Amino acid sequence: MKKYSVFAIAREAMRGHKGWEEQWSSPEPKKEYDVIIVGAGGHGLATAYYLATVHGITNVAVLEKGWLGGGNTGRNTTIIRSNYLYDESAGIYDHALKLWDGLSQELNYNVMYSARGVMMLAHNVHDIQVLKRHVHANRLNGIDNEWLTPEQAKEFCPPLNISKQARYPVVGAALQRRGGTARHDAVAWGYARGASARGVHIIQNCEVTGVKRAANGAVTGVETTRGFIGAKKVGVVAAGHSSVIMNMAGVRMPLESYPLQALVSEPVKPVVPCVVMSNTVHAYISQSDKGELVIGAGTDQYVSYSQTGGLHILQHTLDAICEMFPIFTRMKMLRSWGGIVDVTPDRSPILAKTPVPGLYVNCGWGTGGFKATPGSGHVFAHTIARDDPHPINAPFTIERFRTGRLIDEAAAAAVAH
Ligand code: FAD
Ligand code: PYC
Repeated sequence: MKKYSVFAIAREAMRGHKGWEEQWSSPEPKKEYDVIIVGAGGHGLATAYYLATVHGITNVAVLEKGWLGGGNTGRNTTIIRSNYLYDESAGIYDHALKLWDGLSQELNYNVMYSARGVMMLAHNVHDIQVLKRHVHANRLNGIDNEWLTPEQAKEFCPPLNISKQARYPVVGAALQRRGGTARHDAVAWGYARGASARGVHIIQNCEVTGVKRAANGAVTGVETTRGFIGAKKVGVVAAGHSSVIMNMAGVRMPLESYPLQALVSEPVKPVVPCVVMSNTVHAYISQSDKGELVIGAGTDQYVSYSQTGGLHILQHTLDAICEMFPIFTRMKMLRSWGGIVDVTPDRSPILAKTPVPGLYVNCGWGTGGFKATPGSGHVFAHTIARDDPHPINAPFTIERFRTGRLIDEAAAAAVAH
């Protein structure tokens, strides 16, 4: 793999950019691999990358029914933060946040991680209590989070409306300065390039249609639209379709799949310097490097595999944005889209072994998994390689929905629920 550097750019500029290599290869599937990962989103690709780099397991295939990064990884609003409530969540989300810092260097690929700060607004006394509880819990876990007055919030984000006449006035905010955004496609592409260079096969347009098990119940491989592919270990990392694939192996998952939408405006000069989220009015906003306002909505209220979502959700979101930022009232929206998110009852993910020997699952990130991509891939690779969870993901089992040992992050995930 050729290293990307300023010298490489200069060299290629001199020869008409004819020497750039393919970023990842597109091999024909082999008959058998040591590990198959189902789903070439950020989490699946990161898992393959860390299997190769940390555990030396390179006989790996990542099977993707569409194109790499075309699922939620390429559809999300790229908000990164680790300000969740419980110790277990602090463990996994801050593990990821630490990996974001340095990921471009690790991958030799600019993922454009920008720690511009994530500010969560409070609009009433109850919001203040909930957000302050998160600030205190985070600080006990060594995670930065601080309380701002409305005036300090406006100083941090000048276009924010803090008028007391608003329907839901801003009465304070919690700010995580290390939070921010990254370029979603680049995360998938960077992990794909790094994994492919180490021998991982990334096979696009290859839909998994069945999971094969031996008489003793153990996994033997998967049926796909390109034929049977064998493996003694299969990791399912298929976001909104996780329960569909797990069902093929006879495992019923505690998941519901919902459409979640986002939209972007026409591009304008830099005006929103950070990420602003309001759980109460259900809206969040940041500005991309192209200048588009990146705006997100809540999920539809009914389960569905339709990637369109309801128009009223977008209208509701834009009402909220215009109230928080009257300056944007005359902006034009360019496009909107949806993704299918897999939501668990406690809004925390599942990264675990399953009752089927050789079958592992990484899912249930719901509306908030992009931020966790590096950490999730890192600990899931450990789980598959050692057939034993990493201490960081050990609490995120399927069994917790039977034992009741839930990790209830509904308030931390609230903006999109
Ligand atoms: P995906 O990227 O969806 O990858 C799963 C892959 O599996 C897909 O490419 C799919 O095609 C493939 N697949 C499915 N079935 C099969 C099959 N049978 N065979 C082969 N392949 C299959 N999170 C945040 O942290 N911050 C945010 O700001 C944020 N905003 C969001 C906004 C929207 C509109 C949406 C939809 C989500 C948002 N999320 C956010 C959530 C985040 O996008 C996801 O949690 C995360 O991207 C999941 O990554 P993944 O790699 O698991 O899934
Ligand atoms: O988890 O931070 C988040 C998020 C923002 C928008 C959607 N999810």
